[in-house]
Amino acid sequence: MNSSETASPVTVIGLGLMGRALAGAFLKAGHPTTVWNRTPAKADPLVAEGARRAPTVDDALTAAPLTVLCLTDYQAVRELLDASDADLGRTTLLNLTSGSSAQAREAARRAERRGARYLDGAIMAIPSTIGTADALVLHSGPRPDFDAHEATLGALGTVTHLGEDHGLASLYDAAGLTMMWSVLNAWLQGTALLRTAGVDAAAFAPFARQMAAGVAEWLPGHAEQIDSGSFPAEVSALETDARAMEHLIEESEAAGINAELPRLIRAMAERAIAAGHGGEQYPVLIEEFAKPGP
Ligand code: FVH
Repeated sequence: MNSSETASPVTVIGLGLMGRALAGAFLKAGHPTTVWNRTPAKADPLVAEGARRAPTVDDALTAAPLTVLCLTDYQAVRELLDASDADLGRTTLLNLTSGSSAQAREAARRAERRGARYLDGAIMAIPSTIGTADALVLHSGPRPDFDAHEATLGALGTVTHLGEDHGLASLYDAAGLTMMWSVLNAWLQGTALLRTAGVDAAAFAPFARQMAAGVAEWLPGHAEQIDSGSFPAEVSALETDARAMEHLIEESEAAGINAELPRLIRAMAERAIAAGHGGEQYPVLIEEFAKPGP
């Protein structure tokens, strides 16, 4: 990283729980950092650490070659940009606000109509990890714009460019959150079941962690099957799995706990079996996930 990259100025607009962590990481990494927030007082601690307070949002949008937006939602981003007539031709907007891929693509179109270069992003981290390698920040949009600012963005954590489609970061975010909540729901189902037998959550957690880690090891091989479209039953056939799924439902019903998740698991498998895939391996279910449900 040469001296010009380490000294590259950056602006952060939106100093909520996440925005203030972003600005603090840039400051700590030695970047001249301009900050602006709708409620000005939230900028005070960062100004005390050496940040420059932008007097207006127009000033904030034109203060640095990289302007990071981190607001509540895309509506807030649109309101803020629409209320400004600043010349955006001298900055790259990086929007780290959560939203949908459609919102990201629309925001890119609107920004580019204003002459700005636009990157979209998704933060797969909590504020306290920003500035460490544990903070994964995903980006999508023109690769040259990402490359131009990668050194600065590296102050936030582990940064990745996913591709030119501005919607990719949001799609990865949705996919990642689907996995996160699905794993948590599965763990809660098992915890609820075992608690009926007097097993507390702390006793089950190490086993659950081992199961989650074991399943994670299967993903590369399963991905090869999906990408090749061939699902030979090397470990077990879907029909065998489906018989075990019955037990999940029976146990949950017998224990008097919620059985909706086991029923959904079985329903997806039954559809694939009805479509003739009973003798194939579990990833063949991708066909059921790839179409709208009933
Ligand atoms: N916090 C987290 O762990 C998650 C991690 C994953 C990514 N999310 C997303 O990051 C965006 C910001 O989240 P946040 O936690 O910082 O949210 P707040 O603390 O509520 O701060 C919101 C900021 O947005 C400003 N704001 C809201 N509406 C407007 C508007 N119309 N015009 C200008 N600014 C606006 C708000 O300003 P103020 O209320 O302080 O005046 C805050 O600065 C979000 O998309 C998460 O999903 C965080």
